[in-house]
Amino acid sequence: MDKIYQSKEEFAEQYRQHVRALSGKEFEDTSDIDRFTALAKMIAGDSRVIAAQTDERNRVEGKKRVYYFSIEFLIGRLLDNYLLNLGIRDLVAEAIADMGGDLDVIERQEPDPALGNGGLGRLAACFLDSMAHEGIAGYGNGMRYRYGLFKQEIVDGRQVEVADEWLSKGYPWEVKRPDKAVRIGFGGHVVSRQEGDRTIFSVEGTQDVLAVPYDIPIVGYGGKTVNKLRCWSAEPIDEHFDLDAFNAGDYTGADRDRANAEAISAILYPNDAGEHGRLLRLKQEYLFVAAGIRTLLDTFEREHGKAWGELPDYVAIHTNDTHPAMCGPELMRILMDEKGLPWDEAWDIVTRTVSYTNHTILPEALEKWPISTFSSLLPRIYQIIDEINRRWREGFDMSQPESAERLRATAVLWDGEVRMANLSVICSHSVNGVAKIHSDILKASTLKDFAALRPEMFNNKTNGICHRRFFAEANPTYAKLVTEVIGDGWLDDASELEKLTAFEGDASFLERVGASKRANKLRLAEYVKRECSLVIDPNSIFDVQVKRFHAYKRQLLNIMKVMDLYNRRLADPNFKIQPTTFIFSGKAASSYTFAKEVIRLINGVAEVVNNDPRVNDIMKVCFIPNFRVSNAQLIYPAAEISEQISTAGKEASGTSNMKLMMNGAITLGTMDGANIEIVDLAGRENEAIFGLTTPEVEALRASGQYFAWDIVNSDRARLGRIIDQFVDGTFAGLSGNFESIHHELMFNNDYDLVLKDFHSYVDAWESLTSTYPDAQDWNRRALHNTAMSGWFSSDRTIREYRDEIWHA
Ligand code: OAK
Repeated sequence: MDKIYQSKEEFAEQYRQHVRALSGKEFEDTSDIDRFTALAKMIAGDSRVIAAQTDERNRVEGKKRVYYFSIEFLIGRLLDNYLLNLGIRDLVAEAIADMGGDLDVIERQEPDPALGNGGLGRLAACFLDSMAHEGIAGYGNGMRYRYGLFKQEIVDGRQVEVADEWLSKGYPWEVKRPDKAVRIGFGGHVVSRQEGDRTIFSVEGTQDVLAVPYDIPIVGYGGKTVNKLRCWSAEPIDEHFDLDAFNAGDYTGADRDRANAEAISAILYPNDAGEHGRLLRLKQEYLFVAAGIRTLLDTFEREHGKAWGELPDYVAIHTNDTHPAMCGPELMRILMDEKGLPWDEAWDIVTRTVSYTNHTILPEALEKWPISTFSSLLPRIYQIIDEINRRWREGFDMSQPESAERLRATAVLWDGEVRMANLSVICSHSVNGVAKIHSDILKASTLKDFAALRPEMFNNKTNGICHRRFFAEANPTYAKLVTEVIGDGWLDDASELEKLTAFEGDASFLERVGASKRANKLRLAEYVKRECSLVIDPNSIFDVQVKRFHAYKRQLLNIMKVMDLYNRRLADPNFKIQPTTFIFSGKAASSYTFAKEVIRLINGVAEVVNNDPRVNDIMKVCFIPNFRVSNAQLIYPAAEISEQISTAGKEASGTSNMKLMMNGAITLGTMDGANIEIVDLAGRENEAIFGLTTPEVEALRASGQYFAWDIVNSDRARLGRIIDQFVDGTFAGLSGNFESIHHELMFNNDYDLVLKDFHSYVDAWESLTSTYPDAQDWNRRALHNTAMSGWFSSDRTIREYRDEIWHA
């Protein structure tokens, strides 16, 4: 790899200059934040030089450009990642050490931008890294929220949300590009005029805002390709500061335009799959779509002139879930209203350019907007959607018995609502799910009517993770060991990890695998001590469930297992439990009461268990507050059991399952999402699988014969006791009982089948943990999981998107 610095001396000299220019001080006299800012600005500058070369190469080669539209990019800290990708991490660390500094300390100054909620946003960030690694001309197009996802604090066991001011100390990676700002119109009314035989539409009386881009360089591993992530911020069109109002003491009124415009990009809606936003959210969706489409068309026109028919040859527009669903209609609008193309030509271009990924089958998560809201905010876009819908219906073959039902299921406008998933499908040439089972469910149920009409457009792209970030960078001790025996080719090509299988019988290597896990557990234990004032035992098993809180992910099932083990141990001191630390982390949407109650329950149980001398040498419960990319990178490497326990059929894919597998944790999971592919790759004997399968869940629900009370009554001793404990004060010390959880299980008949899977889950846990004392075999399984995890690199996923969807 060509390096941008040939020696540590060369780097140090440049770095000193940057520090001086930025702070006016010598390196030795600067604060850690100054040191970070100078280093990040310097690397960002170097990256932009490579970006210009990349751009030029792409232009000369006439490369197809891929625009990845996503309302979230959960990028995490960049510095360490970029030093690794540029091949200068060690050189920089040594140089800084020579200067009397510490790279680790400097890296910890970096804000961790929470511009995403969870899986979908983090996937988008992994894809950016992999696109750059694969040399794809791939650009992220998203939102620059002033406040990212809230910071989570825990007070009396409850989640409390605090604003995330990630920009307060500046963000050295981004560059504002006011020259590339785009005017975006909301509201108004559609007018038309006749030009020859053409009717031309436009919108009058709009309220406009300016979408202003901020660009972040995306450095690919190998240092040859630097792409960019463009995030849009909303500003007023012109400074309309009302001096009279200000002088009269009306300070807010004086700057009202600015406040109204900026509100659009003020916050990331804290909604994961399943909850919906409001009008402002629709404005966000249109803002980043319209600004992104304008930008890509400008670039195309610069490079290819007005040959709009060639757009699908040079541009791919990928829509990450339905939030960018207006890409299709907006592109139609510009091609027709501004470029003068007739509908049919424009439509052909749109459908050959746009593709769509679905990320959830939860029916409540399928995005819909009231027509009244939509049409008054975006009248011309609505008109185009209405026409898309009309043509869809018109083209329908109504002669089949199932036609009426099929039309109802696939229409874009229905029951007074705009259905964004149907719009996304109809505007695309490709629809994919994110794991095999998920793609099958899309075809068989969620989108079955589309699949019956257009089977060829459906495909699967099993998710992946950036193995450089989540393994090489997060787990340097293990990564070093791996590199020692198989070389460092796996950084470039994760499938090389499979070479590790040759060491599964090597006792001394396995011992070193175990030692690296222990080092990671110690590192996490220190973090937990600092952050949670809790001492956890690195000799205990680290059993980890970290992800968003959602009923279907069943953190409740996990904590009920803890309650059960606790109860059984108290009832019988001879009951054997492998000493275990039960680690939870994750946020719940602010308005999701049930999920927040589960967080409170976990903390309630922790309070009792951790303070009970009868058990606290063998069990601890630990809730790590404010789960985010940076602490995730500490948690995954320390995990030994990966809890992936969703109700079968509900988790589209999951990606923490892949990150934990790669870091050598054994999956304790249901046959759901990508767990199924983990089992395919690593073998069922190397994981711990339990619970109902998807067909069994469906059959049970369809039978109408599931009765929560019967299950509880058949096991009064264990389940009955837990159910009672939700309301009898046992765990109420911090902030009261848990009536709503009791109610959900017993009176809502346990929708997520927690009680049904309870015994099989606890049995699987007991049987898995009983094998822990055989350290050599445990480490062998851990190593085997790592060895077989290379397929889950997002490099592989991106190559599939490139070859089978984007044709880039
Ligand atoms: C968020 C908002 C709307 C719809 C879906 C999501 C979402 O985050 N879904 C998650 O996407 C991940 C990436 O594909 C999957 O691994 C998760 O299973 C899925 O819940």
